[in-house]
Amino acid sequence: MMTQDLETVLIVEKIEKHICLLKLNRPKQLNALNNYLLGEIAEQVAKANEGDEIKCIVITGSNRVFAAGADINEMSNMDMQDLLFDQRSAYWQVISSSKKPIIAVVNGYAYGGGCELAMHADILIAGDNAKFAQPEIKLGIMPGAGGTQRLLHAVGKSLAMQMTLTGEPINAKQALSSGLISEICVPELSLERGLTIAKQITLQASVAVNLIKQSVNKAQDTDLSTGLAFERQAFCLLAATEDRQEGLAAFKEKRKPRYIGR
Ligand code: DAK
Repeated sequence: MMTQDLETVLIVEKIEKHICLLKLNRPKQLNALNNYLLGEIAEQVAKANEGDEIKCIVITGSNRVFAAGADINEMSNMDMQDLLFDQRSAYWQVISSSKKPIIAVVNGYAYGGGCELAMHADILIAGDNAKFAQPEIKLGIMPGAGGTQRLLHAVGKSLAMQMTLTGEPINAKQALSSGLISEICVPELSLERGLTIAKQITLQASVAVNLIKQSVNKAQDTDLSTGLAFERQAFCLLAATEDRQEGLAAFKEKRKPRYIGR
């Protein structure tokens, strides 16, 4: 076991029973995502997806840095063969297939794999000190965890090309105006804000939350008519849930709904 394995590289907290908070914690390496840290994130995301208790996952770093990318020291020892059969792809897959919504709270650097990790989230909010970049080109490589694909969907072709071909960062304001993130806060309040959004989600009917997440993501994977057909089916499926009856009844009775997740 390596020394880093003995450190708490990922701080895991359960907040108000239903939120799983994951804090990246390799401050000396600017939270660089080595295999061990990425594996820990994947393991916790997988755990959060077991059962009904966790309803939302929040991933964050410190107020100074979200994550400065893959660990360059670790990566530089890998050849083509290693990369082809790298376990990291499986870790990313676990994170991207999370059924539970993921919120990324980004302060400071979100570079390379850090930017890609943030883009695995369903909702991104950022501190006004946030900087997003895909700087791989500066190392003579390219993004390998969805950076060329998710960035295009998030910010459009021109900015995605500019960021990936120059490696230059964008700031929080540019990230907001281009659609990469949905809100900017002061860094000290960003986690609180992320947790507030998470709490709002945990109060909703969880089957509806799950189907909405799938349906919105479908739009990125498919053409409009297939996406609309998926949405329509999901919409009808919800008619079979007790929470739908409860939600509609609560509205008519002018009270708060009491959802059971069924
Ligand atoms: N890896 C390892 N160490 C890092 C690091 C990183 N990515 N980024 C920073 N550090 C370390 C620095 O080496 C330094 O360590 P010491 O010298 O103190 O020992 C410490 O963190 C502080 O960094 P700086 O002194 O550089 O701090 P500054 O504030 O001056 O600059 C910076 C911050 C973020 C601008 C700078 O550190 C920087 O440019 N870092 C590198 C960012 C970068 O290029 N990231 C992209 C990495 S490539 C894959 C999928 C995806 C990927 C790989 C594989 N597969 C599916 C197989 C992803 C690849 C990448 O992300």
